[in-house]
Amino acid sequence: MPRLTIDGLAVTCPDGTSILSAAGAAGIDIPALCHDPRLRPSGTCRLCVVDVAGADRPTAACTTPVTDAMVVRTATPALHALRKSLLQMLVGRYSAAAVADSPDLPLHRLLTDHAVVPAGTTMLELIDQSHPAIHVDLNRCISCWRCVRICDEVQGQFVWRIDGRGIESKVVPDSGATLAASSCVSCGACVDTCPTEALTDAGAASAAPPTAWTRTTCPYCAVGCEMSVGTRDGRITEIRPLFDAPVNRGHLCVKGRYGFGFTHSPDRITTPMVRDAAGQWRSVDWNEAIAAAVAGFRQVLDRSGPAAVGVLSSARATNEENYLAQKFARVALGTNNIDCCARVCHAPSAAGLKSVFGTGAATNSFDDIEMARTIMVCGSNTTEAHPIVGARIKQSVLRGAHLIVIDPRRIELARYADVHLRPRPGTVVAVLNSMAAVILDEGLLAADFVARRVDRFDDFGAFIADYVPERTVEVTGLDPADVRRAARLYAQQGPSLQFHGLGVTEQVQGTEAVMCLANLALLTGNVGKPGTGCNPLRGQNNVQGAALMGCEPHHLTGSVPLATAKDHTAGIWAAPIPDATGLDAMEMLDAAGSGTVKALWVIGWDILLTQPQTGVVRQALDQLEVLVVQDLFLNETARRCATVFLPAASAFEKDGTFMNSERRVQRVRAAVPAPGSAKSDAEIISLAAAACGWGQAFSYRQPADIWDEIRRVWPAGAGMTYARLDHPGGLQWPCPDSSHPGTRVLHTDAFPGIGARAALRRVDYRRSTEMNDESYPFTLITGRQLYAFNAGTMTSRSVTAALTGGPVLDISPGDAAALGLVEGDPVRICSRHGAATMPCRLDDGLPPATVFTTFGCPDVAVNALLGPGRDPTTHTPEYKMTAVHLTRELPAENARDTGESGRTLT
Ligand SMILES: Nc1nc2c(c(=O)[nH]1)N[C@H]1C(S)=C(S)[C@@H](COP(=O)(O)OP(=O)(O)OC[C@H]3O[C@@H](n4cnc5c(=O)[nH]c(N)nc54)[C@H](O)[C@@H]3O)O[C@H]1N2
Ligand SMILES: Nc1nc2c(c(=O)[nH]1)N[C@H]1C(S)=C(S)[C@@H](COP(=O)(O)OP(=O)(O)OC[C@H]3O[C@@H](n4cnc5c(=O)[nH]c(N)nc54)[C@H](O)[C@@H]3O)O[C@H]1N2
Ligand code: SF4
Ligand code: SF4
Ligand SMILES: [Mo]
Repeated sequence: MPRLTIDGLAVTCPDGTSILSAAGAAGIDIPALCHDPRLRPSGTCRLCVVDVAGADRPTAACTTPVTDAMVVRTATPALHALRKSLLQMLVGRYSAAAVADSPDLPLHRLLTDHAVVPAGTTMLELIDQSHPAIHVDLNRCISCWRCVRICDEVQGQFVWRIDGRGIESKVVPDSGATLAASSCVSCGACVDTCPTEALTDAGAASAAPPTAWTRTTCPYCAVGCEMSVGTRDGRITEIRPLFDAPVNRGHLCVKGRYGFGFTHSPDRITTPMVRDAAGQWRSVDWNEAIAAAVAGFRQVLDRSGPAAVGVLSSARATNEENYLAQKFARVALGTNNIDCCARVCHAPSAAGLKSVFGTGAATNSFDDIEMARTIMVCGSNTTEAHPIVGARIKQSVLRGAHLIVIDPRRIELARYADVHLRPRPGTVVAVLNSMAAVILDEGLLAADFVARRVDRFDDFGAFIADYVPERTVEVTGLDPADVRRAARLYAQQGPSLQFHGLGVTEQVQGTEAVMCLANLALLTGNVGKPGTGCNPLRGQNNVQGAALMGCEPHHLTGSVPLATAKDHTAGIWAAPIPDATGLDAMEMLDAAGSGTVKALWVIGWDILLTQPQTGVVRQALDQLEVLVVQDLFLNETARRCATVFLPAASAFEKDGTFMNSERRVQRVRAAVPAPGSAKSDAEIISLAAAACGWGQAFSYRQPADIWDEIRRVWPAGAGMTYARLDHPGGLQWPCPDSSHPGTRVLHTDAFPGIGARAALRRVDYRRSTEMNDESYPFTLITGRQLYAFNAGTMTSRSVTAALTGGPVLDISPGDAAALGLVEGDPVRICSRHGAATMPCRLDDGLPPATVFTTFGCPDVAVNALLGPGRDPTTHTPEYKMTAVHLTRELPAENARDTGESGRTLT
């Protein structure tokens, strides 16, 4: 390690450290304007010039690595003068008004310290206010190009470019015109790095700066980015990424960065409500609301027993709250009818991975992205649904990693892929089997690994030969040469890492398809090592946690089967746990439809809007005697069907923990108070339990107390105390004791509960019933877009709403032409189950006969189109495949349309 002297101070630092970082670590501040630790040093502004003994000229500290015995001086009169002249050049065109507006900006303090007074005037043509979230004022640009570099090097979007030369150069978005018209994905990274106020959050100029910052975890998706929430007078004013967050490393996506406005939306429900006999909501106090909810449940329990009630818990709420929800169902209501949104999402990942590897969670971590030589992304639109992971994948590929994308649509990552396989929807099993067949056919398997860690190889080999890609063309529609290329890359260019999404799981063979992914990892030795593994990209912020906490009918906390864990858990609870088999969410709704389930308690899950078969769900909910909804907003389920509404605090208003996609438990901290009398889900559940006579078993002073009970119930989490979780990045389970560092890579030596060897699975491809025929020649895929999140309750009430756009049906230009459609034409979509109408958008990234739309807009009930198809193991719905028929909607029909099934939820 080099030892050097900086301004007379002895400093030791690792090889390769720049003088700038070494000085920073020693507490010596060298002015630097083009520097950002997230970026490769560029030496553009040269303000960090220092004297190095023996050198004939001042050197840029950011680009010069330290050497042993180096003697550095950072502040001399000559350097001061040099910096002054550099500053004068940098602010040549800079607006004079800017310094007066915000004198504390580091650049402005530097100008004042160096007695530099900019003389530029504000030119209106340099201001761009087109973007809803980002304000551009190039009068304040000093040409440090940090925006250009961060957009390239972190987000991978390449939006900004430098136009012109020398003093005349300026940044322009790739549209050549406004930022709104560019390919910007609104991550805000360029704003975050800009050292002047050339790029600011829109509205920042009018908002006073925050008076407090709270570290917490993003409330949206299961990437689990850590963020700093700026608040003033009890309101969130801005959100910034955190540099020391291992997941997002100083980056956020648009939802984390700009999606907080919902918190203070005027239509947040702030008092409990009950619906009167005339169907009108009446605001009541908490006592009355809880009493009404519990009395309704009591009546059903007395009359029909615990099989007639159920709880659907929220994958948006904390671990502590989900733990309480299942304890409430089991203890206070006496039923195992408890489930969460994992059911409709990645339950097949959990089931498939658990059955093959013994643990139903991601085998590896996001940090493995940078270690993998090949990344395979199957059925995941990563850059839209998990943008921070998507950005990390892009950067890895730009540095030379290989990428395989399997998706019928040409998603953004496909542009970076070595191989993009575009199979017919619903044929994942055949595709993955074909890759496995190639691996055997061409002798690409990891023989050593297979010998040590894999079972049933011979059996599998005999079976898989039938799936060589030349034989599956009819099913998959893929060129066998492409399948062979993908298989070779995955097998030979390891370590190879898989990510998969809902294109795999929300199919009738969801669980089996996950097993096929596991087969590929086993055959090629890509499990149990850094840079490898099978990694579901889980959905909501805490869906991994909600299920693991026990919000599943057949499992208790830790995903342990009910029968195995019952006595242990009941002992800690000092309360009985029922034996009767519980129903999952799909079965509960079926049972509501047939009248056997009569009361449901739904926490943070808009089932009416997001479950398939909207009409069937509506009918089932209408038949319930009691429907309690606990949410931030009167979502569609609440608005149309609930009998009691309990207003919940949002993630910005409570303490607890979330668990991300890579088994990482991180702290959630209250940044603002809950509005009105809204309460955290934990408080609400505790009140309800107390009203059921179980107050003692649900009396906790704070979330940490609940977590301590969870650690007793769940051995793999025992080592994760709040004190330890308070550190950046929290901890990844398994973490069995307080000295355990947490686990990044699973299955290094053995598969839990299975042994050293995991068995290959023989899975045959089965056709879905959603097959095309003459009447239904198109396949509809439903999925996500960047700017809207699921039911949209949060993104539609934030700045993100302005970026979302209404629902559209994406269709290939060829199909559109054949149907006589031009962009924007309304299209009538009919499936075997329902109908809907929306405008079309031409998208050449779609294959023929395939259309795509999002869900979550209450005005168009897309889910009325979906059918009853389910994965038989987990009952996860077949959201990804519906046979439809399309017609251009004539204006005259439009008028008659409103009452029909697809148009509205009624
Ligand atoms: N911006 C945003 N982010 C989100 C969400 C959101 O609503 N908005 N929701 C969150 C949630 S809950 C979840 S679960 C995740 C979901 O994240 P993803 O799994 O990425 O979501 P989807 O867009 O539903 O589906 C992924 C891809 O599967 C492809 N696909 C469809 N059929 C097939 C097929 O047969 N084979 C293959 N190989 N691919 C297929 C689709 O074309 C689509 O690109 O995102 C989370 N993040
Ligand atoms: N067509 C189609 N439909 C789909 C899918 C698809 O791909 N295609 N994907 C499915 C998938 S994967 C999922 S996960 C579901 C998602 O469907 P939902 O779970 O219904 O959607 P979310 O928007 O995630 O949020 C649910 C509710 O939680 C509330 N909420 C947020 N935070 C809190 C909190 O802290 N406490 C409480 N009590 N409430 C809170 C929100 O206001 C919202 O009403 O949709 C499914 N539906
Ligand atoms: S907001 Fe993000 S994507 Fe848009 S220009 Fe800035 S860095 Fe690039
Ligand atoms: S990637 Fe997910 S967790 Fe990260 S900021 Fe975006 S929505 Fe939040
Ligand atoms: Mo999901």
